[in-house]
Amino acid sequence: MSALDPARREFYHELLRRMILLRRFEERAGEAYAQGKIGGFCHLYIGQEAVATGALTALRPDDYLFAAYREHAHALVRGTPARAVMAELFGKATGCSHGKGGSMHLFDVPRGFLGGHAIVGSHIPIAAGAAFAVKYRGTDQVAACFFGEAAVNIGAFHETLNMAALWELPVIFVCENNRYGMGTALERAAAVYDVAHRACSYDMASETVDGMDALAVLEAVTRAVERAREHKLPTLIEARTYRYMGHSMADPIHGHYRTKEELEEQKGRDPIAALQHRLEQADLLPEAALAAMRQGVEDEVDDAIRFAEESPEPAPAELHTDVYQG
Ligand SMILES: Cc1ncc(C[n+]2csc(CCOP(=O)(O)OP(=O)(O)O)c2C)c(N)n1
Ligand SMILES: [Mg+2]
Repeated sequence: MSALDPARREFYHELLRRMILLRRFEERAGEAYAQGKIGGFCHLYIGQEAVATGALTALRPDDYLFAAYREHAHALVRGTPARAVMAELFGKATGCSHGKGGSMHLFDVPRGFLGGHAIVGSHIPIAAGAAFAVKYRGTDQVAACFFGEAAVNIGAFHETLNMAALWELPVIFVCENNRYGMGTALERAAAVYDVAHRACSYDMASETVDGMDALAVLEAVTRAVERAREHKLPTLIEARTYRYMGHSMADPIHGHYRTKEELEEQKGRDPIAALQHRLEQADLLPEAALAAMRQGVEDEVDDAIRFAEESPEPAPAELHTDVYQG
């Protein structure tokens, strides 16, 4: 773990603020779901905040971004306003996908966020396609693709990684290994990743990083970005993380596939508490700054909920329109 640089204090505060925003946004979304204000599926990211925060902080705003269905955090860190993300969860016309996508299909094309994909592994080849386009056009953008460890069970994952290596594409594959694919037992989910990973040798750099440490993720993805931007080479990163909630809002928090004790133990590695603690130990986080940060987040999420509640439903004619082509 590299030492903190006091000159980067404001930057560390921003990392922490982002993670607190993701956490509070989703706690409030969970409450709204329980109140029946959000329909359809809703998969919370609570516990995994360090991955999206660290990784996306290493990217440029014009880089392409792809995620699976547990993607509220990716949209928020990319810069989609909390109002537009919350309104999308509420199915409102003011949502970032105009109320047509919901929780699993957040899109923000002007910000380079190309979804929100519900079919496991389906976006992995699309991300490689974006990276191919980058190379073809001769720009220096990169494409980043986030997926769960269960996606390595999908053929397209292996096909895409082999092609990305062969064609030397500027793409970063980030596997968020939270140890569970729905209710799959820990041993099986972990084994799926290990077996798949060992059996296939993709000709590309890969590394495993502590996904509960935002700074470690930031550093790993920064290395991958350099490889992609400067040398047009892909990277596979496995971020070892953990989700505190059930698979989706329809799944009990610890269910029958893990124990309360395991959950409590994992909460001891909390990514937000860990960064906060490190900053406090280094005298880089005055109490007043933390309080102001927390209050700012609270106000932002209150505002997002109010905005979502007050926004109109999509008009029936919207059934026949395309979100990005009118
Ligand atoms: C092709 C396909 N098969 C099955 C499903 C049903 N399904 C939804 S989520 C999921 C588990 C995915 O787990 P993982 O990739 O580890 O992501 P996590 O939910 O842990 O973030 C499955 C099997 C699906 N959406 N798509
Ligand atoms: Mg998983």
